[in-house]
Amino acid sequence: MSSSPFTLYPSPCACIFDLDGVLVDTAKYHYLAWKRLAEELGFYFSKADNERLKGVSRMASLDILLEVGGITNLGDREKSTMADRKNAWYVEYIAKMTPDEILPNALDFLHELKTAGIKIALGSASKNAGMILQRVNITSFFDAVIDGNKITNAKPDPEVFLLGARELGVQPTECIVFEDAAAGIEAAIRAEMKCVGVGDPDILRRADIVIPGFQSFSWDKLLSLMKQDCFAANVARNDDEKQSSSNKQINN
Ligand code: B16
Ligand code: MG
Repeated sequence: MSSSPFTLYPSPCACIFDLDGVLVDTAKYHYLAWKRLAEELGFYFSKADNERLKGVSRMASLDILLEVGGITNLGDREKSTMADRKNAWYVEYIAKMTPDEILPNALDFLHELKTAGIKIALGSASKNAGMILQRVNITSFFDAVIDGNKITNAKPDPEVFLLGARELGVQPTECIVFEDAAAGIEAAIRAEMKCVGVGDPDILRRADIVIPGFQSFSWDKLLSLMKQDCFAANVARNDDEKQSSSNKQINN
């Protein structure tokens, strides 16, 4: 079998971005709002606990929070009211976001993709994604926006990314996903897309490659990495699930 990904996949022509943790850091605002809810309920919610919420839907996040607080037997209505309270606080925070909060070099990378004629979609679990894109002034980069309002199945289900490919009018195999959460990497794999993990290689070990962020990263660099077979892991993954993550980390 040839090891070149270009013999196995069509050339990539679309990028699908997760939002929180990839283009902006809204996890800190989620944390402030969830912590406030926990305090009202009488327990402390730590930053370490908050890590478990990344990429997870709002209601699933609430279930994790309640589990941390040892709170059981709440009805759907009560849970829904709590989630609404948390979201109201969260929206207060993100309403104040500015373009300065775009993560380093992410804007340059989006510009570069546009110039190269690469289609761009958002694939986020957040129901507030549209507002965040507007606040940081990057809505116009996106040819399709798939967010928590458009999907019924949360990551690791591939729905969000498959819908992104469909709205862009491309095949899933032509897409590269950028994701910071393990559930999102899994969703990309199930969608048969290539995936770039953004963050910790130990958490994102199933990604084809992992980058710490977009600093010193570029579309040309990505294409070059693909030619160097970094993305062959996408094929090898099924053969060798135990492949070390360390050899996939790209230090930009
Ligand atoms: P909302 P992403 C996710 O965004 C966050 O990572 C996750 O912490 C949050 O619970 C989820 O959105 C839902 O957000 O409450 O605004 O609908 O990483 O998928 O862009
Ligand atoms: Mg994320």
